[in-house]
Amino acid sequence: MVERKRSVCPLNCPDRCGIIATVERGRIIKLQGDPEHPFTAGFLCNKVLHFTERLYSPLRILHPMRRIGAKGEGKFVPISWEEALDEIVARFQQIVQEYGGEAILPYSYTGTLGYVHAQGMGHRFFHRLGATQLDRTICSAGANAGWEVTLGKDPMGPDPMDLEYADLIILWGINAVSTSPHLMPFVNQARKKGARLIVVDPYRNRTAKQADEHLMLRPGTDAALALGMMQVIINENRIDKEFIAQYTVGFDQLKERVQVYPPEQVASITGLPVEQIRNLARAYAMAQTSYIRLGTGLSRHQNGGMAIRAITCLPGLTGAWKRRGGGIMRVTHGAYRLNTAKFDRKDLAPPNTRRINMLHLPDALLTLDNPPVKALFVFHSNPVAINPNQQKLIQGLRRSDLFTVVHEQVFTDTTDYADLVLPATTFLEHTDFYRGYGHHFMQMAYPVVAPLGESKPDHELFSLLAQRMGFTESCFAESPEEMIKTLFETDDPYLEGITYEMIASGKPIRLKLPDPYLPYQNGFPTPSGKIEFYSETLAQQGMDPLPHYTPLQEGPENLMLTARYPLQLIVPPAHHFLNSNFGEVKMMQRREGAPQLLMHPQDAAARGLQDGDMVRIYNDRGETLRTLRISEDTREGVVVAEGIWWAKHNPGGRGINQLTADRTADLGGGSVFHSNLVEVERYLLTELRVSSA
Ligand SMILES: Nc1nc2c(c(=O)[nH]1)N[C@H]1C(S)=C(S)[C@@H](COP(=O)(O)OP(=O)(O)OC[C@H]3O[C@@H](n4cnc5c(=O)[nH]c(N)nc54)[C@H](O)[C@@H]3O)O[C@H]1N2
Ligand SMILES: Nc1nc2c(c(=O)[nH]1)N[C@H]1C(S)=C(S)[C@@H](COP(=O)(O)OP(=O)(O)OC[C@H]3O[C@@H](n4cnc5c(=O)[nH]c(N)nc54)[C@H](O)[C@@H]3O)O[C@H]1N2
Ligand SMILES: [Mo]
Repeated sequence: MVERKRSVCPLNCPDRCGIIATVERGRIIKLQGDPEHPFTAGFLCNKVLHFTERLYSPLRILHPMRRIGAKGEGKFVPISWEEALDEIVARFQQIVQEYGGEAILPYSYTGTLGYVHAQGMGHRFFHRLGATQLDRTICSAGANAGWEVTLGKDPMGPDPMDLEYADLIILWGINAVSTSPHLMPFVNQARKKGARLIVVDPYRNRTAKQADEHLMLRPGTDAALALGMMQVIINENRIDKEFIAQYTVGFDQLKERVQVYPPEQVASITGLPVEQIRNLARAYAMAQTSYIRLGTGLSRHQNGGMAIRAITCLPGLTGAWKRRGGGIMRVTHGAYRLNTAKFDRKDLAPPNTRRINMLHLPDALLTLDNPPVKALFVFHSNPVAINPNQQKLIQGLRRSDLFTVVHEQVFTDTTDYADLVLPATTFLEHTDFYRGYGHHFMQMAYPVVAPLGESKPDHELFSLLAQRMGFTESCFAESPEEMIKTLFETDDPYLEGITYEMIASGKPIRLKLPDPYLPYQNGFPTPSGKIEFYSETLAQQGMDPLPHYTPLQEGPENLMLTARYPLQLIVPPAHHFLNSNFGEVKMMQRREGAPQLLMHPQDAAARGLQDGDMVRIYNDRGETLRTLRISEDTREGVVVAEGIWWAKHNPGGRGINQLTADRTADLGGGSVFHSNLVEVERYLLTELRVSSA
């Protein structure tokens, strides 16, 4: 018998697609887009379309496993769930007794964005345990902080389904064709109606190739570009005075500040022609309805929080917010005011529990004291592949006294370092509730097939552990459905009339947004209630209250460092991987080709390199090997490494995050994935054979 069942893509992508799975005798034979989903409209990306390659992968973990080889070797034998749970509980109890709960560190991130599994039972368990808390900063903490200073907490933005009302669209630091593909039909529809598409990005990515205009700026210089645009807009009096008076604070100070950024100066900072900067400013100010879709990539720089802050000032000058489809959108999180108060049960944690920034995992394992980290519990994350400073991290994971548990779907770079590996279900095998962050829909999904092997959802795993630890709070016995129900205990107007029963239908449900939807029409959630060109909050923290541009500490202005490492490296996502997901899938590896490095012809000539050469990319933190692609799709001085290839699938066994820094950015403790200096040289394959022998 063939059945068709609804599901939802849980991966960390703005689109949160509706899926239809075709099931035959308990096995999924096909996945396709749900044509009834108004935003994702019946198509899936090339990756999730083939999710069965992950579901039924030969690398799928089907039983709890115990390590038998050395850490890093990846040798395991199957054990029973009973044994695994007993061992975890015994080790945890012993560690708590000897060192306290803070000696245990959970590390989880975004393998799934389902509420129940990503921020439900696991969070409850570690809060109750008194474990060290993790600041989950790696993706967007810097961007959120930069946004918050200017526009307030809980970012919202104009509906992408209103793009048809825009006559100017700027995709700023977002490779939407790859990273949010369902945005593109709305962009293209607007273009058919005459809208112009401008892309601001240091390399000609798939999205830039489709644009009317591409500003190929130097990485880490967006704040300067935005400030230069503001100077033109203000000095040429292309501002909306009424909007500024009513909805903003600090215009006079901003006007004075932007005088330091004349377009000529900005041209030399950004590497863009001065006319391109002026024209962009004018086009932006003259547009009837301008829609900036801001990516998160550009915030992953040392100065990235301030870049976001500077760009988010722009629609405040032109009053773009006043019009349907106008303004700036990065994520739509803030529009979903679900009742999460009772969800992760922060209240169960002892007061003032230690917190560490996830980017500092290598140091947490190597140098943290009082207490040291004695146990690491990884779930829905693959830190060896995705966390910066891979070599230092691996050094920490090799510690023989560290007890590491990893709950995973497939054997990854991280499971290699685990003492115990536990089999996890995929979204097709468990119940959860999801919402998009690139649109305004939410949806619940039920298991499409039974869990493979002995795999268990995070929800069940942590309920079982809580029981064994003797945690008697009733929250540990709640079902996924009960947990999801509590999210709707709210009288927020955007959720008015949306009941749990509607959600339980499994259909995509749109927030009750006003029609037309103008985000922030009731004011901005900043201390002043207005757009803060001038931020009293920053002033009180002794920081510059106005937007500004700071050169990168690890960038071309650092002459000491560039003498050894003259190239800026950026590390954006691959088209065929989702962070590290699908890195194990042969079909995706083939489609992606190989780990490649894009380099400008002049940089290649200066190093005597040829297209197709195997190159060694290195800096003080580490090294990795990639195949060289010589191309004018990048600027001189900037090399581009798309994709998080797993270390074990990368020639030489080292991943791209060998090169990235575990420093934090200017605001919010965000990551600095794109602020790296490197050097590149030819690598002879004979050396590879010797070193891996
Ligand atoms: N196919 C695919 N889709 C994905 C992902 C994936 O791995 N693969 N990852 C998902 C996740 S977790 C996220 S957070 C999003 C990320 O998606 P995006 O928001 O698109 O962010 P990034 O892809 O990190 O970077 C986007 C662009 O920023 C550019 N960039 C780097 N430095 C600068 C700069 O200084 N200025 C400017 N203007 N641009 C710069 C990069 O070149 C890149 O083209 O995508 C999600 N979607
Ligand atoms: N070089 C470089 N590094 C980057 C980035 C970059 O652009 N370049 N981007 C950064 C960004 S934006 C992000 S968001 C992070 C992403 O960091 P992560 O969120 O750690 O990335 P994923 O690769 O999605 O790894 C998630 C893992 O969770 C597993 N998983 C999925 N569902 C479940 C589940 O229900 N239960 C359990 N137990 N496991 C599950 C998956 O199999 C996968 O191995 O990476 C960051 N790292
Ligand atoms: Mo992310």
